[in-house]
Amino acid sequence: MNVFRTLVLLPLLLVLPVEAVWPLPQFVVSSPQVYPVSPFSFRFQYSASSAVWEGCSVLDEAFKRYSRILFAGGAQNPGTRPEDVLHGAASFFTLAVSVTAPGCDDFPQLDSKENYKLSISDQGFLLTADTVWGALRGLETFSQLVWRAEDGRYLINKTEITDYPRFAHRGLLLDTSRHYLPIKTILETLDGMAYSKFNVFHWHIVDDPSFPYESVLFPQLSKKGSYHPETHVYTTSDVKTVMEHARLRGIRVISEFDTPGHTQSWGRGFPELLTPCYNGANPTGTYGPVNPTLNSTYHFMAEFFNEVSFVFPDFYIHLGGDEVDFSCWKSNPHVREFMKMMQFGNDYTRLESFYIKKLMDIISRYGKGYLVWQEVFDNHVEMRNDTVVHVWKGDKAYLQELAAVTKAGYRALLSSPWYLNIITYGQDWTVAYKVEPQEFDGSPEQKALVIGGEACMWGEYVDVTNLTPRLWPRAGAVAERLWSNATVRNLQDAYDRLSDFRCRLLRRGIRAQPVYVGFCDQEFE
Ligand code: CP6
Repeated sequence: MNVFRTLVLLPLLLVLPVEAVWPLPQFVVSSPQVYPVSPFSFRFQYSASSAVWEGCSVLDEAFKRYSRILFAGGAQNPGTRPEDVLHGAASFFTLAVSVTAPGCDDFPQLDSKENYKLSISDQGFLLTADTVWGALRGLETFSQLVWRAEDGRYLINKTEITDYPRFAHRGLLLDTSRHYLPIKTILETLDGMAYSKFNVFHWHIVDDPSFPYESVLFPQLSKKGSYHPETHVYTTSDVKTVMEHARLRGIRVISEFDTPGHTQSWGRGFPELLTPCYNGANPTGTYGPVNPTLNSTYHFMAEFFNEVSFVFPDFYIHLGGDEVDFSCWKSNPHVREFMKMMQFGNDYTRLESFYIKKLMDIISRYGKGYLVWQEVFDNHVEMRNDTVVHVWKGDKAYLQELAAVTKAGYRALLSSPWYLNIITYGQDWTVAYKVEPQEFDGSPEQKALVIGGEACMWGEYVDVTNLTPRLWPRAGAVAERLWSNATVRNLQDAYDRLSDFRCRLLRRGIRAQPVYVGFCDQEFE
């Protein structure tokens, strides 16, 4: 396997001018021979053998997008003179796309197949995939293979690619509570995600500072809890716009409504949801986490999450469960009484677990699954087998956590080493890139339970002014680690391709920051 990989990778690494693909496909064989791709006559086409046809929204729209992208400038490849141009038949003016499984109107899921094959040869240009989601990944790769010669012609090398993701869950978290992010910015981020083959948008939509989600059942939440009830909210229609933009790019949207901690903003519309903090016998007027001792709390959560489970169609909902501060619970005499009644002793993690367990049961009744931050697992909450435990705590301890979570038979997601909101001087993408999510002590079965990871962009110091350059191309390092083969780790090669990818992002209108010293053919003014 390893020997074979090395052999098939060599042509890509050594026989440039092939355009660099990011993230690197699993298998690439390419040749210096090139075919012309004419902006005037090239088009995408459903193959006669395809199970999906015109009218398939996902591919119809993708064909339009990539037709625009293909010939918008395009990478110049200086120093390469295409002497070996093959002039083929009319078939060279189309990319024939063939999908095996019918279905265009669904949402992508955790178990959706994303594999594809791309063949650029004398027989023509052919993209085959099991599903439309795989076809989307193949179209992205195709668009990255087309390059521009000095004389202005668009060319593509003779190439055979077999590709599929290493991990099924390749996510990016945006935090729209610390700062409101305009819909346009979220859509642009989804575009960048599609370019780097991310497939999950984790929408950390509310948190302590603000509640921008406009609930149909409880409009008071955003009326009181958002930064501004008209300009700084996400309406049902905004959410639908995000959802469809994501779907058309094969990206799942997983919402997170983090409880019982990180809920200060919920309390502005519904103070009775939160725990009143005490100083001795007197309420201080401040509030702590969600009040887990009241039946009314669970009635509210049942209604609220019923709405959420309809608005966000993905099977999974992220329930949060991180960083619960016990001091307010400890200060409240009613909570202490409840602890005694429940025989929890002095162990407030048992109270936290009591709350989360009840919330998880509510979600199960709606036929949904859930993700939780690692604390929920650490506190020994009884969870469903299909629960995904999201590992976020720092340093090297995350490998032990992955080992423990998977040993218990749960699926795991990794984020600890991928906090893109943390920046340091220099090429810090290399730190994210070097991570190896399966490098812990455990059985092959355990390693298979690591379903992927997420890059996180927490919003304390990030808003519309700096999100895009902070995210790109750094998030690309995580995207390649999650898509490409585990053997793809060469930093020099990654540097060259990531620098290329950054220029590609600029050409496509995304203001990605530079990787290091250099220039792009087309830059922003
Ligand atoms: N908000 C929420 C946060 C963080 C978490 N949860 C966080 C913690 C540490 C760092 C960055 C972000 N801001 N709700 C932890 C999952 Cl360094």
